[in-house]
Amino acid sequence: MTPPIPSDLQHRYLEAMLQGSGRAADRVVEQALAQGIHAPRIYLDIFQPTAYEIGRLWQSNRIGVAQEHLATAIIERQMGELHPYFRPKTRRNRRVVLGCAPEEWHRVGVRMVADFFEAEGWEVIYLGAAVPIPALIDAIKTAQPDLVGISTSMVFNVPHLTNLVRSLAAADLDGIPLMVGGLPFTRQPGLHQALNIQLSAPNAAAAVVAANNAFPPPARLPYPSHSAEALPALRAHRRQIIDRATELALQHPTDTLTLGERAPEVIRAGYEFVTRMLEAALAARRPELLDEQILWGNERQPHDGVLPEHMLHRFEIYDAVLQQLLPAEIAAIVREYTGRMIALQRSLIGQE
Ligand code: B12
Repeated sequence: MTPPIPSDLQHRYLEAMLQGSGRAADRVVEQALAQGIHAPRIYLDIFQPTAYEIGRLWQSNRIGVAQEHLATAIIERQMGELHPYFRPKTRRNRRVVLGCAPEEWHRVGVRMVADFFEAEGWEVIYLGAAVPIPALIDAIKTAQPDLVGISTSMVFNVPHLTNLVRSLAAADLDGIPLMVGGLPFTRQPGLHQALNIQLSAPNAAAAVVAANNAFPPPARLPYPSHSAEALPALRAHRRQIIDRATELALQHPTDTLTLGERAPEVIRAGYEFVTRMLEAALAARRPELLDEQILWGNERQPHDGVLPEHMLHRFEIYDAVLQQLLPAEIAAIVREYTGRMIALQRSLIGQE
């Protein structure tokens, strides 16, 4: 995350909230982003302390319930707007179900936790406020998550967690670890252990760290079966591969429409780039090196007029050309790499 937020932004944000001005609050967020402050910092260093301060002012009767409601509504709206910044950079192949304990209406904190998990590549099923235990159990049975995270801000809702622990055991779901958080747990570290709950964390950033530590990435798959000739063979056919793939891709005018006259140049550059990526991955014997590049390629899509669907199509063409032009033994090795690229691209556009 970026360094802590300058305190004037925090003051101006609180001021905006006290005036009930969503627009003024938007300006603070826009300014923070323009200063290079990342969205997770805005959550933890602007939204969270402001919500706490609003609570303190409400508790001491200096502001009314309506002002608190308005501030919360603005924060929730802005969280929705910042959600794209929490797009995952890698995928972790882990799933978490998150929600609030029964009768617990404070949902902003657990929604923050949800966004942090998402950014870390977890698949998140966020159920929001006041989830009845039977509904939660159903959701867990359906989602089969690696982890369940429950929030409670009110001490009077803590007993629901004891019921939940019991219900999970009764439903044979006690193999799935439970993580809890919210004010009672921040104020009383160790409370979760007293309730027989495995994990707890004081804020959204700590929650994902604890979860990632509890679930280290799966052991690496064995290296693909290589022959030492794969890389030199790819290099030897480089020109031919790029020429042929470019030629084939240009035969799909709907894919190249957005590129106009630049199509041949952009497509060739794309294939040059993919080939260099593939060479690097083959040299390292790590297909997973391609993942980062593909994610990056998808993120920069809007800027060069190449849509993710077109990328997929071009990968498929590239794969077919490699299979055609490379000797069979080498083509089989390279397929372990191109197959992964295509699968990842399919999953990114929801075509799994
Ligand atoms: C907004 C608000 C409400 C809204 C909530 C609306 C919504 N959409 O969420 C409404 C109006 C519903 C509400 C109701 C009540 N509230 Co209220 N509310 C607040 C307020 C001002 C902000 C809450 C918030 O958004 N915090 C910001 C988030 C980001 O912080 P957080 O929840 O702590 O979350 C972080 C960590 O705790 C942790 N975390 C949270 N969940 C989880 C889960 C997991 C798994 C993990 C690992 C970590 C984790 O990570 C989060 C992100 O970093 C707080 C003030 C405060 N100090 O929080 C009072 C506050 C919590 N409310 C309070 C009270 C008293 C009530 C009511 C009883 C009032 C009433 N008389 O009706 C009711 C109870 C309702 C209920 N049964 O739940 C008191 C509680 C006092 C106490 N000692 O317990 C507080 C502290 C205000 C105060 N200072 O007096 N409230």
